[in-house]
Parts: sequence; structure tokens; C-alpha cells
Amino acid sequence: MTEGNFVDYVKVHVTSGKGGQGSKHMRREKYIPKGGPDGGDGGRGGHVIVKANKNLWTLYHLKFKRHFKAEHGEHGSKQTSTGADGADVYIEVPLGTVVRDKETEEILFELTEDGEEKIVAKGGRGGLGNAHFKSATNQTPRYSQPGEEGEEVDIILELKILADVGLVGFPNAGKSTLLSVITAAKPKIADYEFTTLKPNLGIVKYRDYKTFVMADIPGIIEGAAEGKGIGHRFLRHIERNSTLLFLIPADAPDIKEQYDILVDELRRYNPQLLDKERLVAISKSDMLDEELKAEMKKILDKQFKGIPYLFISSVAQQGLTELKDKLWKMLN
Ligand SMILES: Nc1nc2c(ncn2[C@@H]2O[C@H](COP(=O)(O)OP(=O)(O)OP(=O)(O)O)[C@@H](O)[C@H]2O)c(=O)[nH]1
Ligand SMILES: [Mg+2]
Repeated sequence: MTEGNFVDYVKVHVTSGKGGQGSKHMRREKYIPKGGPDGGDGGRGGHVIVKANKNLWTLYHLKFKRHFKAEHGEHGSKQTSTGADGADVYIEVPLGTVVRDKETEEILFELTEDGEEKIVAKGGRGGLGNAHFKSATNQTPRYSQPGEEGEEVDIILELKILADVGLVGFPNAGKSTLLSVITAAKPKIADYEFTTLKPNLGIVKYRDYKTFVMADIPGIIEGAAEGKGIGHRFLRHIERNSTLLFLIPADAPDIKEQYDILVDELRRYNPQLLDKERLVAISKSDMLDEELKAEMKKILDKQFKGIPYLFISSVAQQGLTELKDKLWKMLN
């Protein structure tokens, strides 16, 4: 997935179909002069349905298609034949899509499982044909019901990525490099801040065909929760991850301080993010020799107390198996 194709927010206009009109037909056949009412019911209007598809990762395919309209139901006809239902229209979305009413901003529903579907605009009911209205006192009703109107609504589709592990770190911490090394994803990597502008996803393949999904989001800086930098716009993409992997480079002036800033930004954005399991990876530790590492460990053990941390290097491929083992354990 290239960055320009990542779309996580779209507005669409949806209209369901109107129900078909019930028929007012009277049966007329050669040898049955007073056949009575035989008007059939109108068909149901088509629904507009939002459906989750696990093969989709963004809302890009909806970027240029902003209107969805389902068919009307057909009218009823003679011989009590019911009109056909209008065809439903499907809007396919990735797992983790939240659907809101544009006007009220209220969340209508979220889709989190493959194949899950929800009606977002209900097709109108078909009207009853006159055959239903025959009674002892009225043998020849000449009326039928009109079809019900369809619904029309503007909705917002918003994606919150459903990854197992979300990467959290300052810009340039080595997040994209890690993703590129332990998954097949090919994110852009460079020695400057805010290289990543849109989230990247990768599938980590792990012992005996186990897999989990990792999300790399743009770097977070102090003040992100208030809108500084760009990472805040993507913080919602870690709301659904079950585990957060903090990445702090070994050459950071103060590792624990960076960690505290990141935690604080998450808390300010959404305190529930802190209920997730956390693991800290000290990245780029190929830059440390064993002696320095041992010294840092002494300090970090005290600073991090119960918080699990480990040293990794994506470039030198160190600590990556241990990292995957730890993440897998946390996920299961
Ligand atoms: N020595 C060393 N350098 C690394 C390692 N991992 C990443 N780097 C370098 O760190 C720089 C930043 O790497 P990225 O992966 O782009 O960092 P990022 O966290 O994705 O940065 P943003 O997208 O800007 O948030 C690049 O120059 C990488 O080559 C590592 O394990 N060792
Ligand atoms: Mg990056």
C-alpha cells in the first residue's frame, strides 16, 4: 500500500429504494365476471448495507464514489403477484470501520468482523395490494397501499485500524524500519522526522504459521494530543490495537523521559489507551557496546520497574525473535 492510497475518512450520501405500490387490480376472466380483487403487494425497496471485508485495509476505494443508491421495489400486479424487491447496494469497508450520522455525528455502528453487515438506509416496505382489503362488507376494495419511502442520509465512514500491535514513538525512532524488517511491508524510511505520513500495516509471520498484524503510524511528539505534529491525527489507529509497542532509540538523551512524554500524550488523547498492554523496545541498540548496554540496563531496571523492556536492532537484526516472542505472549 503506498501512502497516497491510505484513506481513513470519507463522507458518503446513501439513498435506499422506495417500496413498490400495491396493486388495485380486479380479477377479470371470461367465465368469472365478478372475480374480486387480486392486486398483489409491492416489493420492498433495496437497502443500502455496509459490509466488512477483511481484504480491504483503507477506504481509498470510496474516495471517488460518494453516492450509493439502491433500487426501488417493483409494483404489485394482478393475480396477487408480488413485485420484486429492489436490489440492495453494498458498501464494502475494512474491519474497524465506524459509521456515523454526518448531521448528528452519532455513531450508528462499527464493523469489526469479516462479513458483518449492517443496514444504513432501510428500503421502504412495499404497499399491500387490494387483495388484502377484501372483507364481508367490501368485496371489491378499489384501494391499495402506496410503497413506503426510502431513507436518505449522509454518513461518515471512519477507519480505526484493527491491528494487534501498534507502534508508538517519536519521529525517527525506527518504527518503519522495524516494520520493514519483521514484515513484508515496504514503508518509506529516512533519516529525518515525519518520514511516515500515513499509517502502514504489516503482517508479522511467526513460528509455525502464526501471524499478527502490526501498525506503524506517524511519529508522535510532545503536544501531539493538542494537535502538534501530525501523529495526533493517527492516534485513533492505535485505539483498537490490543498491545502497544513503544520504540525509543538507544541514543535518546533520556529514554525514560521520552517514554513518559509518549505515555502522557496517549493519556491526554484517550486515557483508555493506557489500559492496553505495553512493551518498550530500545531501538537502534547496535549503536551500543555490551558495556554501555549493561550500564544502561542497571538504570533502566530502576526507572522502568515493572514495565517490560528489551533492546533491539532492526539493522543488525538483534533481539527481534525475542521481541516477537514477547508480543505473541502478550497477544495470547
Ligand atoms: N543504527 C540503526 N539505525 C536505524 C535502525 N532502525 C532505524 N534506523 C535509522 O533511523 C532512521 C529513521 O528510521 P525510520 O524507520 O524512518 O523511523 P520512523 O520512526 O519510522 O520515523 P518517522 O516515520 O519519521 O516517524 C533511518 O535513518 C534508519 O535507517 C537500527 O536498528 N539501527
Ligand atoms: Mg516512519
